[in-house]
Amino acid sequence: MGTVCFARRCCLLLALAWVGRLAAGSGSADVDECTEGTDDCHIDAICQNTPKSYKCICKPGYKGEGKQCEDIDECENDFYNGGCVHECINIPGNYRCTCYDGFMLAHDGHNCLDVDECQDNNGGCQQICVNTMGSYECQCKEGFFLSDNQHTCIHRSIEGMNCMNKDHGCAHICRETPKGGVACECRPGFELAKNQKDCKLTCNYGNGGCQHTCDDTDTGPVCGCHQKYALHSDGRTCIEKDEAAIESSEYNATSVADVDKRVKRRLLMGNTFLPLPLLCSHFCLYVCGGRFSFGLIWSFWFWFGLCLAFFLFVCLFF
Ligand SMILES: [Ca+2]
Ligand SMILES: [Ca+2]
Repeated sequence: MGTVCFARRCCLLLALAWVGRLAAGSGSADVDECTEGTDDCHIDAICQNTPKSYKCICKPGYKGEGKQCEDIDECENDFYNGGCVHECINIPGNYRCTCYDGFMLAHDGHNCLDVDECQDNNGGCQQICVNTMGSYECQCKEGFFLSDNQHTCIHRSIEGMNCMNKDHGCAHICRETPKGGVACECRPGFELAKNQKDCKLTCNYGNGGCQHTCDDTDTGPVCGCHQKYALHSDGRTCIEKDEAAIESSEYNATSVADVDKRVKRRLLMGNTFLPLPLLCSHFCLYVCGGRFSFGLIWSFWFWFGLCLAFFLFVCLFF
């Protein structure tokens, strides 16, 4: 009995010594390459120590496998524009949005809001200041007209065959010609109208009165909005719309022209476009789906198949 106990104690001691050796051996193997600076992570990567090794992870705003990291150009996609409604500026590891003159960046760092110039010193106007989207204008009280500097007002009682004459009729700037008459001019960003007196607004002044995008047309500036926003009924302001509203408005449309526009837009979007065959079949359903109600089941499949083949051919080869 005593011999057996002695043998058991010996075995237990030997086992404990073996486990201890293993533990000591494994504990001394790991070296923290990150704190010792012996890692080869890129300067724009974060080094993370792991048992017996380490990992390199590119910092936020950079892409790569860690040994090499490069800046992500958030402004690259012209359509999304980094989510900026006016201008997007790419910077290393980040990006920032800026706004056109007459606008200021909103708290979300992406939207642009009109600056109310009239709040500060009445916009420099001598009499009346009227704030507009992206700009402002001075006006004069009854009996006065606006001078060429567009800020001070001149009393109408000053008469004469020149620009001081109250009836010169120029909307913006009156110039006296060498022949003794008057010629009207417009402030920068405006065009002289056909009557040679009025001035038409263009996108070059105060962004054409548009909050987001502006396009010059024959009838004047036409406003548009960044993709996350919808145009307000005032035709100038942009209001946020949620994703659900965007989707429902996309699928409620019925005209072929609208579908065509959306197909083009989705193709431009890069990251989010549908696979081409799926896109074509969607297009086909819009165009040919209506025929279902006019015939038997087989005639629907006949027309659907014919259209699908046609649009697949068009989409794949053009
Ligand atoms: Ca960047
Ligand atoms: Ca303004």
